[in-house]
Amino acid sequence: MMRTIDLRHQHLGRSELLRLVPRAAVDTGTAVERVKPLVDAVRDRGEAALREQARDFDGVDGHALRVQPERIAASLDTCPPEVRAALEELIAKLRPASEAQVPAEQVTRFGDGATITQRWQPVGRVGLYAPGGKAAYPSSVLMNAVSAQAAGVPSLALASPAQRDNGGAPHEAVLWAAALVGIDEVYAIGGAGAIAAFAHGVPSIGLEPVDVVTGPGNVFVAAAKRAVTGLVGIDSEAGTTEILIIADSGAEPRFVAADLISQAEHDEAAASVLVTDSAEFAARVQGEVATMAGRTRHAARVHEALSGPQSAVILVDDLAAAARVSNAYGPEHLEIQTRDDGAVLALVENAGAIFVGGYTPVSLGDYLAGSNHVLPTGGTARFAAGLGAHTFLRPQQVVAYDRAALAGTETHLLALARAEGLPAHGEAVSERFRAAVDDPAAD
Ligand code: HSO
Ligand code: ZN
Repeated sequence: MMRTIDLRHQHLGRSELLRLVPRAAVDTGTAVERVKPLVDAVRDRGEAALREQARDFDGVDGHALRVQPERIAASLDTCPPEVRAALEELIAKLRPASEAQVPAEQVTRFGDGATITQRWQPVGRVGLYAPGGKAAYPSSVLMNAVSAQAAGVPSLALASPAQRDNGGAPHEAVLWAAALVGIDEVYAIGGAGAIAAFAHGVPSIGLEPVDVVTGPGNVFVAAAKRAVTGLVGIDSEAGTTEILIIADSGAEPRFVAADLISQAEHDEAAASVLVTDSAEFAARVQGEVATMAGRTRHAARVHEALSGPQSAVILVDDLAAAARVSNAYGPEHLEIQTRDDGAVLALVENAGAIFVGGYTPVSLGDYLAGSNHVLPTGGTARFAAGLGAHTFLRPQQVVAYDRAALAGTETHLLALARAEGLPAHGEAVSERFRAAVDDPAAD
C-alpha cells in the first residue's frame, strides 16, 4: 500500500535527501490572502463581523459568543466517567512534565557588585484555539492549557467554533477540557475570526486582546495566525500530522504497522514513513499494514494517507543512514524500534518528539505519556520545538551594577563610546563620577 523509496547503495548528501524524502505541500501563503479580509473585519467591526462569520461558516445565528461559566461547569454532567478519569489522569501527568520545562533563574556575577540575572517571565494573557468538527480534541486543549498554566500565565481564554447541534456552544468535549483544567473564559467563535478576536480584542463581549495565540486548526486558522503575527506571538502553524519510524529486523512488524496506521487515521494528508535497513522486514510491515488498515474504522482515510505521495517505506543501507534520512526529514514524531535504540537516538538531531522502544507508541504520547503532543510539522523540527511551558515564557536579563562595579567598566566603556561616535553614552557613566556628585547609596 505504501510506496517504496530505495536509497540503498547511494551516498546522498543532505540536499539530495531533502529532495527525495516524501513531503506534503501546504500553501498557507494563498490562504493568508483569503483570510485577511476576515481578520480585518473583526478588527474594524468586532462582534458584528464575528456574527456574520458564524452565520457563513458555522451556520449558527444569534448564539451567545461568550459561554457562561455555569454552562462550562455543567458540561461535565455529560462527560462519561471513564473519559473524565482519563482527562484527569492526563492533566495529572502533564502538570509535572510541563513544570519541568520552566528553566531555573540563573545569576552570573562579575565580582561583588555586578550581576546579570536570567529570569523567565510568563506572558500576561493567552488565547487558546480549539478546532471544532472533525478535530474536536479535548486532549489538545489540555496540552495547550496546562503548558500555559505551568509557565504561570495569569489569564487564559479559549475559543472554539459554535456548534449548531450544541445550541451554539462549542463542542461539548472542548467544554469538558476547559472545566477540568480550570478555564472559565470560553468563547463560541471559530476559525480566522477567533484568531483575529484574540489578537485585536472584542470590547462589546468583554474579550480583551491577548499576547500569545496558540492551538491547532486548519490551513485558514494557520493563515490567520500568520496574519496577526507581530501584533501577537503564536506557537506554530501546526500542519498535518507525521510519523517516521526507524526500525530494523529486530522490531515487531505488527507494532510498526499499527503505529503507521494510527497517525494516518487523522487525515488523508497525514504522512507515515518507515525507514529500515531490512527489505524483508519492510515487506512484512507492508503485509501487516494491508491487513490491519482494512479493518480499522477510518479505513478509507487511512488508505488514502498511506498510499499518498507523502507516505513511504524508505530502504537504507544501515541505521546510521536511517538517522540521516530522519534528520533531513525532521519528523513531528520519530519512533525508534531497533536492537540498539540508544545508538540510533545518539544520531538523531531533528525531531519534534522521540519515542523510544517497542512499547512507546506515538498514540501514548498523544494521550497519556505526559509529554506534549503539539509538535513542529513539515520539517520545522529543524529549528522549532514543540509546544510547552517555554512557549509562554520570555527570558529577561535583569542587570544590576553598584557604584564600584560601574567604575570598573568606565575605561573600556568610554573607549567603545568613542569608537562608535556616541559620546553621550560615555557621559552617562562619567557623570556619575564627577566630584560634585555624592554617592546616593553612601548615606
Ligand atoms: N497526533 C496528533 C495529536 C492527537 N492525536 C490528538 C490524538 N488526539 C498530533 O500530534
Ligand atoms: Zn494522534
